[in-house]
Amino acid sequence: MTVESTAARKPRRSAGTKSTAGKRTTARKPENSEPELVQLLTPEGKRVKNAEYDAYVDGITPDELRGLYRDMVLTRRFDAEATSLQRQGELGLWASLLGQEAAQIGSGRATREDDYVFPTYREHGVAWCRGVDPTNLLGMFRGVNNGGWDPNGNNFHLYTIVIGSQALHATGYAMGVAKDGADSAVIAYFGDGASSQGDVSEAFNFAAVYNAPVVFFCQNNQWAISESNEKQTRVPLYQRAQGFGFPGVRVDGNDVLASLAVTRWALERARRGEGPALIEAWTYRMGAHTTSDDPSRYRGDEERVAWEAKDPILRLRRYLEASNHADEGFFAELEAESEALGKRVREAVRAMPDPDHFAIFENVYADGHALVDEERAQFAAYQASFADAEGV
Ligand SMILES: Cc1ncc(C[n+]2csc(CCOP(=O)(O)OP(=O)(O)O)c2C)c(N)n1
Ligand SMILES: [Mg+2]
Repeated sequence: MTVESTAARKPRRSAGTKSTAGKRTTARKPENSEPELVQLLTPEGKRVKNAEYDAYVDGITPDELRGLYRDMVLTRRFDAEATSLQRQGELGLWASLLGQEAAQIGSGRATREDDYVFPTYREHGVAWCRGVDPTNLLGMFRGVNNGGWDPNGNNFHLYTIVIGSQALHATGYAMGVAKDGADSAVIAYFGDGASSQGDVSEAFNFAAVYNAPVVFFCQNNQWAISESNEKQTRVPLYQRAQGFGFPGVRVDGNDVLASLAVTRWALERARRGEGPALIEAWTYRMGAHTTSDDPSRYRGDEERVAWEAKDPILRLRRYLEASNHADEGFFAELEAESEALGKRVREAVRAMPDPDHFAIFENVYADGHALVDEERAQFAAYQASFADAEGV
C-alpha cells in the first residue's frame, strides 16, 4: 500500500494532527466527537436557549408547534405507506425519508408561498409543506408518469434524480429572481453525497459571485447509498461555504424548531439581498437508501439504534407534553388522521391508470425532434410485431 492511499484512508486524523497543533479549530475536531450544531430542542424534548436563533421562533404558538408535529407524523405515515406499497408491487421503487422529517418540515415551513423549491427525490416532507398532494409524488415511482405535478402550481420543482444538478437549476432560478427585482428566495435541497458533485461546487460559486438569493439545504444523513460521509469531505460540510464567500451553519436536523429557525434566518437574509447561505442539517437516514438497497451489507445496527434516541418526532412530542401544549385527544385524533391518509394513498395508487404507451415520447422537446420521431416509429414497429405473433 502506498503512502498516499494510507493517508486517503484516514484523512481527518492526519489533517487534524498536522494543522491544529497548539490551536483548536472547529474544522479539525477529532473523529467520533459530537459535531457542533444549532439545537433548540434536545432529544429529551428540553428547550435550550440560543442567542442567535431564538429570535426566529420566539413567537411560535402552541398551535403552530402542534402543526409541526402533525406535519411530521403525517409525512412519516405517508412514507411508511409508500414503502409498503412498493413491497406489495404497487410501486417500482421508493426512497424513504424516515428520520429526516424534522429537517424537511422545519425548512419547508420556513419557506414563503412565493419562494421556489428545488428538491431531490426524497423531499416528501417538503412537498407536503408546499401543498403538493402526497399521492402525486407516487406516479413516478409507479412508473406511470415522469413527474406528477405542475412545478409552478406550488413553486415546487419536479423530483431530480441526477445528483446535485438541481443546485445549479436553483442558482440560475435565483439569479433570475434577483434580475426581476423580486424579494422571493430559492432553496435547493441535496444530500451529503451530492456535495461531491461538481455541479454543487459550481452552484456555490455562481451563487456567491452573483449574490443570488438561494439557500443551499444539505441534509447530511450520513450516507450516500453505501458510502459514509467520511468519504465525501475532509472538513465539516457547512464549512465549505466559507471558501466560496458565504455563511454556512450546521443545524440539528432532527430538531424541527432549530431547522425552522436556521432556515428562516437564511431565507430572510437572501430576501434582503444578502446572498446565499449553506445549511447542513445533521440527520440520519433511518431506512435503506431506497427499497432496492440493503443497508445491513455496509453499516452496523448500533448506529441506527444511537440515532433512534434522537428521533425528531419523539422529541417534539416530549416537549409538547411537558409544556402541556397537547393532550391525549390531540394525539388520538392525529392517529386517526394518519390512518385515513394511509388509506387514501393506498387507494389512489391502485387506481392510477396505466399510461398510453406512446405518452413517453410526448413533451421531450417543445417543438418535437427528428430523433424522437424515429424512436416513436421504431417503438410502433416493435409493438406491431406482437400483433403478428398474436395472429399465429
Ligand atoms: C449524477 C449521478 N450520479 C450517480 C447517481 C446514483 N445515485 C443515486 S442516489 C446516490 C447517492 C446520493 O447520496 P446523497 O446525496 O447523500 O443523498 P441521499 O440519497 O442520502 O438522500 C447516487 C450516487 C445519480 N443518480 N446521479
Ligand atoms: Mg446522504
